[in-house]
Amino acid sequence: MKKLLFLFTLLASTSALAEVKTVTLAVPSMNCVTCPITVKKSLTNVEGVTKAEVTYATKLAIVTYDDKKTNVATLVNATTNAGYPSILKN
Ligand SMILES: [Cu+2]
Repeated sequence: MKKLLFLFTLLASTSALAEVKTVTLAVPSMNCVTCPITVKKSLTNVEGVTKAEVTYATKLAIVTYDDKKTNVATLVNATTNAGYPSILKN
């Protein structure tokens, strides 16, 4: 019983600590309509990313991620490694 209680406490605290964040990255080097596909793939491949909306018209990537699993620097790295350097847009 004590063990079970511990498990519940652990699960509850884990979900309470997980913080979902949404950031907007500017990806100025996207130069055609297929670029967002590559950028989106690079972002969704990052562990902790739950959603990535990449738009060519605005050259923006709106990324939703778990703050406990990844961070902005990792997201920027991911797009940069895919050939599209990005910067955090406020
Ligand atoms: Cu392109």
